[in-house]
Amino acid sequence: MAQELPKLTYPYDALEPHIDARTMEIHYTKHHQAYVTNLNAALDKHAELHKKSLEELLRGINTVPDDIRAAMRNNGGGHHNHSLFWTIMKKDGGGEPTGALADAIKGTFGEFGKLKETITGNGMTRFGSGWSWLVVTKDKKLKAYSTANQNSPLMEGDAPILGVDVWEHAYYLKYQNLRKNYLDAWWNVVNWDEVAARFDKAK
Ligand code: MN3
Repeated sequence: MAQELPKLTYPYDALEPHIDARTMEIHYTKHHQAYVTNLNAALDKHAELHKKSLEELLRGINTVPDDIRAAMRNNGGGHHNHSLFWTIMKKDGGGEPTGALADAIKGTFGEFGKLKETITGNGMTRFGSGWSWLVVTKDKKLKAYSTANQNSPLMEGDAPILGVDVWEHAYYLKYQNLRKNYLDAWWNVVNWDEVAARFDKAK
């Protein structure tokens, strides 16, 4: 079964003014679509892999055949990362998480502001293109780190629950080179209900 671009559950302008409609449209219909198209082209070379889930393929990246491993890393990672990204944002998002996730954040980072600082800082110091993540590790702990390019935390055995795209294509039209302004604005669209649901599942 071929991989498909997931449906966006909100219109392109839903995240305005923090993320502009034109960036959303290009990011979703061009960039994400390209990862899906290129992933399918790679999988077609080893048709039996179409039977595996994307998560399985990324967790097992080291057992993916040599001739498509780089394509899987870049395009499989790109597809999974963006599929997560769209769902953890929403119109009128932001604020702070509650419940078990809030408690876990306090336990690991001390306070919510420190988590924001860490995720933003990791996004700022990621040289070039990549992602800044909050993950649940194999031993069920929260951890924040960044990855290069389209590498997924699944490749490290971790479960991503929140991630912010720091590729220039995610912000350049509105923010140009000002990655920090984009990251600061991005916190206003985070869908904490979805992040909490992913946290519960990963635990
Ligand atoms: Mn992107």
